[in-house]
Amino acid sequence: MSDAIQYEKHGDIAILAANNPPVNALGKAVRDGLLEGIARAEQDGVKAVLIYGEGRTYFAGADIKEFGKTPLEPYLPDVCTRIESSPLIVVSAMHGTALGGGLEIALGSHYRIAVPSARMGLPEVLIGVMPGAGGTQRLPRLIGAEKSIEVITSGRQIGAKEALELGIIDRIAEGNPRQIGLAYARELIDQGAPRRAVSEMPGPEPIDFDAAYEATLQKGRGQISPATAVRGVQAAAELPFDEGMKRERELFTYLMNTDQRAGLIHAFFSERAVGKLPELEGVEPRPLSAIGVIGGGTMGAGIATAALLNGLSVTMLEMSPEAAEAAKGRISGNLSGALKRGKISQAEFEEMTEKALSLTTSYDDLGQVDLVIEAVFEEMSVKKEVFTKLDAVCKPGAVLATNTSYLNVDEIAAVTSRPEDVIGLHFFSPAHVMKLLEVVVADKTAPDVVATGFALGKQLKKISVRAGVCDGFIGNRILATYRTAADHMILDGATPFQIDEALEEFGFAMGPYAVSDLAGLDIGWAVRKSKRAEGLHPKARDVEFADRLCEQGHFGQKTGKGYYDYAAGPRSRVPNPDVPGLIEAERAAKGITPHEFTKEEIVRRYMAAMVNEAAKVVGEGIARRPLDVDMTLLFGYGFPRYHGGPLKWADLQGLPELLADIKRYAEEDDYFWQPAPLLEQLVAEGRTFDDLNKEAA
Ligand code: 3H9
Repeated sequence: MSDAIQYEKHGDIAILAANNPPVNALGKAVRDGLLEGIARAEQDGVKAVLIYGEGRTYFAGADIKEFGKTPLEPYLPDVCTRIESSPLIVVSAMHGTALGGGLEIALGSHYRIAVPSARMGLPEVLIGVMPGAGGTQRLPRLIGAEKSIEVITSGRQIGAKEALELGIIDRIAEGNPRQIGLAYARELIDQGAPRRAVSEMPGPEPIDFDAAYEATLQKGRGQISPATAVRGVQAAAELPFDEGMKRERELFTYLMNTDQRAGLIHAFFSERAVGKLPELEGVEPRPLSAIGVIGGGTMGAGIATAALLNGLSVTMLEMSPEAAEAAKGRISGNLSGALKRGKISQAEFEEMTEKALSLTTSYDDLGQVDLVIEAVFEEMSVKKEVFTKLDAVCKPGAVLATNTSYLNVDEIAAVTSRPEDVIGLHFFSPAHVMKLLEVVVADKTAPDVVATGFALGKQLKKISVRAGVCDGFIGNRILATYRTAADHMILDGATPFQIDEALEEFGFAMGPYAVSDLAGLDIGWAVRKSKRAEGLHPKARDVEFADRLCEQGHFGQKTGKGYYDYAAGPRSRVPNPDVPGLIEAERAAKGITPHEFTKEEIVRRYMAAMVNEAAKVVGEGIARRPLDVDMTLLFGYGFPRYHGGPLKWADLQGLPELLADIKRYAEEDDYFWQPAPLLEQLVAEGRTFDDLNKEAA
């Protein structure tokens, strides 16, 4: 017998216990073990079989690590069919998370019982595939087509109580899965309960599947797996079971071979790998229970909110009692949002706002905090003043963090007597909502301070990415480059509206110009002014049309007008009719003859700029691995998850073709389009960014 399934004869019940830590994924050894176990149970003359998982969960799904490789027999749908067709009564007892192929094994069983805390679902669409072991055929027979579509296309996890109400499981019982499963099997045997096969039940009543398909496609914003899964459920209503299974297999195989599947699985594993750094192995983070936040504007209040929501106490320092009260107002506003959504109780709200949060105007009150984050004005002299004061008052070993989004953290650390305690913690606004945290490691930052940064990120439920020091770190540095590429396309003939449309079709929730309107055009204006004051490189193209909007007082959504007109509200943007004229005037002044851009060209140039800069960021060691860049763009910049991240996208497109494009663009502008040495090296060696991820693992 395969070790992954342990067989035990317990009177007239055979027990098949999965033992494939950490999540009992249904790899080949587990599938072999299940088939062998069922066959052996039938030979052993028992009356029932109990299937359950040892450790933290029932099967959490097919083994995703096998995806993209040649499928190995036995195939999971055949295992489910074999279980279901056994003449013995098969009971599945679930705990933890019965997901995907896991739930499909349970649906192939004749009876299903779960502990109250069990959760279950068919989340395959979230990793770019769809249920492929009968999930789209058996679930609709139990709960109907409409509900199945909702469950399968959302990929959501269903609690045991709801699963019982829906009819996915037969019973909930307290205890461990082995105990409750054995008791249930015993009861079924004693009652002479029949063997029950879901596949033998009638198919669901048909609904308007075309409408459901279209609606799901629309909602997916370019992601195809949820809509494809609708066709699987349709087959359950329209075809006999066996033919429905064949149709499910075809659809599943189609999705398995898509780039979206590769992108989503890359995102799944990278999300888990991003916080695992060799330099942190065996390094204990410093204790963390009380933090200080300096500056209670939108960013500081967001950071404080995230900390309070996740069990930390916060001392908020502001310049005056009035400013401190205003900060408290912002924090309470954020927390009342959490209260309204049922994320926290009234008692927790009061505890957070009245006890865990304290306000001060004196640095002395930061003397006992474990970590302090400043979120003050982005100006080096201001930051230096803050850190000099912190150095004087903070207890030894306290972590001193700056939330700067581009300033040099080494320079900030140098004003203290303890640069080893200084780190950058770059949050994204609103900090209690956005998932990304860049942990910026300066030259002298101590390893346990880096570990503390990651520990804080984990406690705040963020995706933390290690970044080195440079202008803009990982994310904002890459953003500055691809945003510039977009501006250049406008000078050369595209409109902001075409660019937004092309990138929204690519999968971004908002195009770059709509994002600028949301963020406020004054931010970019200030940056351009200071760059011009520093002196632009003689070959750098200056871009001025946005300045014209700002000069007229149009800063985007907050003033009701920017690239778009928001007269009818922030969600109903209409192109600002003055914008094309401003752009044409600039082209004319600069002697540029505009040309048309197709959507494909827009996406290609924008992405080429992103990938090229990302390759420089990795090549210079600012990001340790390509996947660190991918996760930064995914969680901080709205990059569509189903492309996996810019460097995964680049691998899927083909690096030689992308480099050839960059070189072609360089013929027009060899200052902006300087190929990244790392990209050239990978192409020369016939390797990919993902090869670098694997080497770093
Ligand atoms: C499917 O079933 C297709 C079928 O319909 C048809 C087939 C023909 N495979 O997330 P965690 C690893 S598609 C391989 O940190 P948690 C994970 O990488 C599948 N490995 O823990 C991590 O490894 P490491 C449908 C897996 O407690 C470790 O386990 N199922 C798999 O926060 C711990 O994971 C899904 O999509 C897997 N399936 O969350 C479920 N799952 O320690 C995907 C996890 O080396 N999984 N690992 O970093 C999850 O949603 C969460 O992992 C789960 C646990 C909720 C289970």
